[in-house]
Amino acid sequence: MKVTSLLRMVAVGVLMAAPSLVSADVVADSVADWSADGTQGANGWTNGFYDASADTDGAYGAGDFQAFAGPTWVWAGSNWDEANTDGDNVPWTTVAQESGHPNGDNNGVVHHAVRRWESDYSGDATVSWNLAKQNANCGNGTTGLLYLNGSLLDQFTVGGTDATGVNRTVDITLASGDVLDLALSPLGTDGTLADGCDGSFFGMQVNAVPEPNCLALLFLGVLPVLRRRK
Ligand SMILES: [Ca+2]
Ligand SMILES: [Ca+2]
Ligand SMILES: [Ca+2]
Repeated sequence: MKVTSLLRMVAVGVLMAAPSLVSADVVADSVADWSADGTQGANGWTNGFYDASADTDGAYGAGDFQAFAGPTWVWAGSNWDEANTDGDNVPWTTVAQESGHPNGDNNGVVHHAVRRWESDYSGDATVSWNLAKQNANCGNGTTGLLYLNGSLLDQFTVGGTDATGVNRTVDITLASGDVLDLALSPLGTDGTLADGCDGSFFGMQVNAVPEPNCLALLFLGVLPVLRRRK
């Protein structure tokens, strides 16, 4: 067999194997998994908030997450929001498919808007999360905070006019039942907790990391063949 034919066969084999070996499997995606009718817990996702003002120890923990539920909170057709019986829109706390809004100390209590995903996956994974201003006209910016079982993994603050924002990736190991929380805080680049113009895009995707021995076996199997044909 000619070397070129052999290489072609190897290339085809690698391409056929690639989707399962190289492309990480998406195990959670806050956009794709979004429940169009606001079902809490659908696909492992629950929408809620963190009342930082009411937290006696001042540090976020997994038990500080509060799921949105009636009568205080309502499914408003495309987002969870305050029932707003008094008509003042305060607190501004809300979570939608791709965006949300925290509440700042200029409007009373400090709320972080939070997306929670409970893992049904065990193993190595990467979490890719994004934050950008939706209302990029004004304000001091917002902060995204990523937690695993209440422990901070990563955080980033975007400025008030930053419509581009950031995409960040964190390596983790998950066990079934672990919870990942992505919180949207009113904290701005000036270090204050005002919420003016704080509407922001925030989301996350969890990808399973392929078993390293699968890739190793593939290359170990291919290398000796290539060497022999040189
Ligand atoms: Ca706490
Ligand atoms: Ca209100
Ligand atoms: Ca802010």
